[in-house]
Amino acid sequence: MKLFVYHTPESTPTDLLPDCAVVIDVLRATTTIATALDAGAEAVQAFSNIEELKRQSNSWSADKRLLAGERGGEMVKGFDMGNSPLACTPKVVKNKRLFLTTTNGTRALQRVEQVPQVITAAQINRQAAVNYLLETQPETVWMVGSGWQGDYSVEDTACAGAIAQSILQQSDVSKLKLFGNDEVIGAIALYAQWQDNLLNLFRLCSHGQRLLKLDGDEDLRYCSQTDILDVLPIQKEPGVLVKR
Ligand code: 3SL
Repeated sequence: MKLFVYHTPESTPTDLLPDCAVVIDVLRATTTIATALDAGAEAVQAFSNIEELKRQSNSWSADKRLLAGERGGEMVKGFDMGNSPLACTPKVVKNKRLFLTTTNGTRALQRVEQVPQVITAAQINRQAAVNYLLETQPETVWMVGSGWQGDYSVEDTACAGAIAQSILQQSDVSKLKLFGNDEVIGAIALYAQWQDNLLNLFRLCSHGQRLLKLDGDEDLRYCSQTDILDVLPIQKEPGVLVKR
């Protein structure tokens, strides 16, 4: 297995695809996706475009769908919920399909939707992603951070580092064989520096600051926990994620 880290969807190569893509948006889309599926949502269908989401969700029975998403961190007007993982309780999401649109995470998913294996990861389900990669051994893996409107987001790269570090610890693969680009080395170093202090990192980083202004400290606390859910979201058709 060769791992590649890309800080943003825009920085992924355009002339080739890997065997597997791991989409990461710790704050907060992939944390929300993992939480919703763990709480019994039937699926999460991701859209970068709000109008397309409305069009496709209309063909779904009203009692089996939830319109979820944000722009600039705030709930889209007229939707059932925003993008907070804390809203994804079994009472709210069980047996429902979440039609989800977010500023960056759903764009990252769209960028890799043609990749044969697509999974999503966050800090809360990091080990489930590691287990999947160790079990399926894809030859090439892109870990794609969602970033913020084309710019780097440190929390996504830290999570990519957490996954890479865990793969190194749980297999006998050498660093030379595993590392596909220099970003992997940087991501592991970043995670090593902050792994015992992720909440502080999240409170410091630009998107964390944005969420704090929207009263999001509880979300930051939740998103900063490691391996609390044993759930792996996997793409079953382009844009549709289900529990593996
Ligand atoms: O950009 C995204 O995809 C979101 O996760 C951003 S937010 O945390 O909901 O503001």
